[in-house]
Amino acid sequence: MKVKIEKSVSSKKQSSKKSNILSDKGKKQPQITRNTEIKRALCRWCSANCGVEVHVKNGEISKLTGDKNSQSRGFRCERNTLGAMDYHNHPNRLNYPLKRVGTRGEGKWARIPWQQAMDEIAEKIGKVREKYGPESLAMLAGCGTVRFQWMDVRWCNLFGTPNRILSSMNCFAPEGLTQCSVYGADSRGFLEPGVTKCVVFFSGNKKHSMPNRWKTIIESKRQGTKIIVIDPMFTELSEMADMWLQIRPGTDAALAYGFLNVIIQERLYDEEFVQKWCLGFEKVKSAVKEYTPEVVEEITWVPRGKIIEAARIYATSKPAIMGFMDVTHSHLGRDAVLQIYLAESALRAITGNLDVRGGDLMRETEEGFNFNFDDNMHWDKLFNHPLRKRDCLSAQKFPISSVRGFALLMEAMRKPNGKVGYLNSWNFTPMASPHYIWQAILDEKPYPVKALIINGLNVMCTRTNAGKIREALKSGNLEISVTTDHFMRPAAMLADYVLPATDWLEDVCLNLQRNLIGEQSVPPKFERKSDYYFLRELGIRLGQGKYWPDTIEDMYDKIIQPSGLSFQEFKSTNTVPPKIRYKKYETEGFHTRSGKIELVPSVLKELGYELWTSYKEPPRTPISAPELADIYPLILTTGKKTVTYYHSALREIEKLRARHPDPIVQIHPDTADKNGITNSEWVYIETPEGRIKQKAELTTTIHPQVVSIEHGWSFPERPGEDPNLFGVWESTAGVILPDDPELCDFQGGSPLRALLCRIYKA
Ligand SMILES: Nc1nc2c(c(=O)[nH]1)N[C@H]1C(S)=C(S)[C@@H](COP(=O)(O)OP(=O)(O)OC[C@H]3O[C@@H](n4cnc5c(=O)[nH]c(N)nc54)[C@H](O)[C@@H]3O)O[C@H]1N2
Ligand SMILES: Nc1nc2c(c(=O)[nH]1)N[C@H]1C(S)=C(S)[C@@H](COP(=O)(O)OP(=O)(O)OC[C@H]3O[C@@H](n4cnc5c(=O)[nH]c(N)nc54)[C@H](O)[C@@H]3O)O[C@H]1N2
Ligand code: SF4
Ligand SMILES: [Mo]
Repeated sequence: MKVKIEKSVSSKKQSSKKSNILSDKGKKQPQITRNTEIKRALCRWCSANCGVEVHVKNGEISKLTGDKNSQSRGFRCERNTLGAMDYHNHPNRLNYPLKRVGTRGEGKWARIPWQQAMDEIAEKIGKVREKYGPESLAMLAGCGTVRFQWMDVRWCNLFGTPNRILSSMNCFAPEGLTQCSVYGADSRGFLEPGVTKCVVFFSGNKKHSMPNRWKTIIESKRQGTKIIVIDPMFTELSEMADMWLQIRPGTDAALAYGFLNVIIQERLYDEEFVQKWCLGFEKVKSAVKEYTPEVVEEITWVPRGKIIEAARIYATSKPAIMGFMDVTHSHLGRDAVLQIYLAESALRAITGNLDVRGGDLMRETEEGFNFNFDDNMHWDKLFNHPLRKRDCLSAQKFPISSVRGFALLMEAMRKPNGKVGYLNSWNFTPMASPHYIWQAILDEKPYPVKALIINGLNVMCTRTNAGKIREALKSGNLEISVTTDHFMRPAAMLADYVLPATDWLEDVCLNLQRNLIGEQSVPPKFERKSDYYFLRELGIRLGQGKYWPDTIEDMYDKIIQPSGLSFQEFKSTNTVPPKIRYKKYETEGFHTRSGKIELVPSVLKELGYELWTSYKEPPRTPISAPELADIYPLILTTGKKTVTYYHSALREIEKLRARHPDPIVQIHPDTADKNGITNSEWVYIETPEGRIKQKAELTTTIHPQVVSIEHGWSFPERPGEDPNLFGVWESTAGVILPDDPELCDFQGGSPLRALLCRIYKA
């Protein structure tokens, strides 16, 4: 849908322009140079951040090629090869700041100048803060700003609000928080062909979700790495694996308990390491004692022989890694999620695979990567903000993501030099579970939320309970709501201001975790501005002036200052491989309170979490909710990534859409048959929350009792005006998923998998 402009307001210059914001013939175009230059950019359509060479001729992009000298070695997936230029030039891109002139959702907008937009927004937010306190502003920051999210968090810290939702909350925050609590760092498997001897993947979809690493997996396999895949579906990865464990969705914790049981019973763990470095081993031992392969087979559907064999392979093939970042068991309910991540952390620790070459590395943000991140986040401002009177909205229910809980964790992780060494703190910050934010808007309880900033998060497409989100965004209680994005999205239609962001060809980007730098290739088109510009302009108007240097490059200067280089100098070295240090604990201990690995983390205990209890079934399965299962007999999983799309984005790119035109529900042929469904038919998927439809793909790769739907769908070609909202009600997973706190995980993420549904022909 093209955005319709009613009239321009306040700016005479603007009002004489054409009413269609998408054409801008009168505008001075960027300076033309004669030479062809190659700029080295970073693709930002997933966290792989592949290097792209941008050929710029006479000021225009002539072509894109993979950057062979970057860490991605020239790789680009189809999203980039097919979609990048069309995305940059798309006629429906947001190009100018828009102000709502009709009622919310009516779709009437006026184009206004940036300065006016920032003045008005800042004034309204300032008044909200004055009247209701800084906690009355909630900030949502998503994958769109994934490389800049730390700046959103930083902005909130300076403003004084703990109420934010980051994309990590529905993604890797539960894993990261658990790892930080157990061993004082978040860890990632670094698969090194020829070095790593075994990988256990708790999700088999890597060909689609991590296409940039697919070649490494193949090469590693060729060099003898044993691959074990745990997935209810038979995927491309399952196909090449040495072992595929077809698990009942949501029971990964029981399986991990089973692995621990075998490894401990057979004394396959690293006794010396456990003795020297691990606290709480006896507690783990007694918790998993009853989870024999027989018991675990019954819970998980995985045959006992396979459980034993997989556990033995993992424990005896060293070094081994456990997944890359397998988020498939996030959001299966409070206890189940904590149990799985505690058990995975324990497996890494007791087998001695932590922080060894070719194993699971504890990630550093400080000296190892030459960055000074901690100081620049201004955590002290949030913790001691003079205006902040309250913790985040869901603090009591999910204490680890409260200000109190987060402060405890950070304190535990502080090194002798006073820095939090390993914490990628912007990812795991105080956050509010979404349900509480909508409630606080609608009922003003436990205290009101009156202002909302949505920065690069497509909230109605990627969160749950979309109906409630709409209600909240339309509520008269909400005094100001602002969105920044590249395209008009369903929630953006309900905003008061919509601001146009630059894309990765138009601004610089630093990947803090891997020392990757993306250059700005061309000046921003039209009036698109970087997310940095937005935060800075707003910050300056709200008293944060001294914290926001003039440009993002100046900000990066501050971050990389310990390297002794300026950002420009650092950039000229383009892509300095991060300094990897192994076994860091040998010199500095683990960054926990005790300096050891706390298999039973003291921070979580202090916050009241029950640890290493007997296996808890997720809240909505045929076992835990048998009555519901009588009506909804199938197990629902959502959000399997497809290589064509990045979450909710890119549906407007024709070349990509042609490859994947419709949302797909995968069903076993026997199940389809029983329900009178044939291939390629539209099918309703119904849960207690409602129904949506997707197109059936019958496949024997899925278990007959499991149904898998895609997430993030809307139809950008359809009308955007409320209640249409780009067809969000038709196929979007979040429409039929709950956000009930009782069903959320231990840090507040809503349930996305291991739910119940029924299906029938549409
Ligand atoms: N193309 C593309 N790539 C992406 C993204 C994208 O949107 N598009 N998003 C990126 C992001 S932000 C993330 S977090 C990663 C996620 O990457 P992955 O962790 O690989 O996640 P998914 O693709 O969601 O994994 C889905 C797999 O989990 C299986 N599964 C479902 N339920 C269960 C269960 O209960 N237990 C187990 N063991 N398996 C289960 C499904 O059958 C499916 O094969 O992908 C990243 N890569
Ligand atoms: N049902 C279900 N839901 C899921 C999942 C699932 O498996 N199942 N997966 C979850 C996971 S792992 C994740 S990480 C989340 C992701 O959820 P989101 O964070 O909402 O991710 P996207 O859908 O990519 O939305 C990003 C938005 O930012 C915009 N954008 C892109 N680049 C920029 C930019 O530079 N600046 C600005 N301002 N905007 C930009 C895009 O146009 C898009 O509207 O989804 C979660 N939601
Ligand atoms: S979208 Fe594709 S090209 Fe871009 S960073 Fe991700 S894997 Fe690389
Ligand atoms: Mo994610």
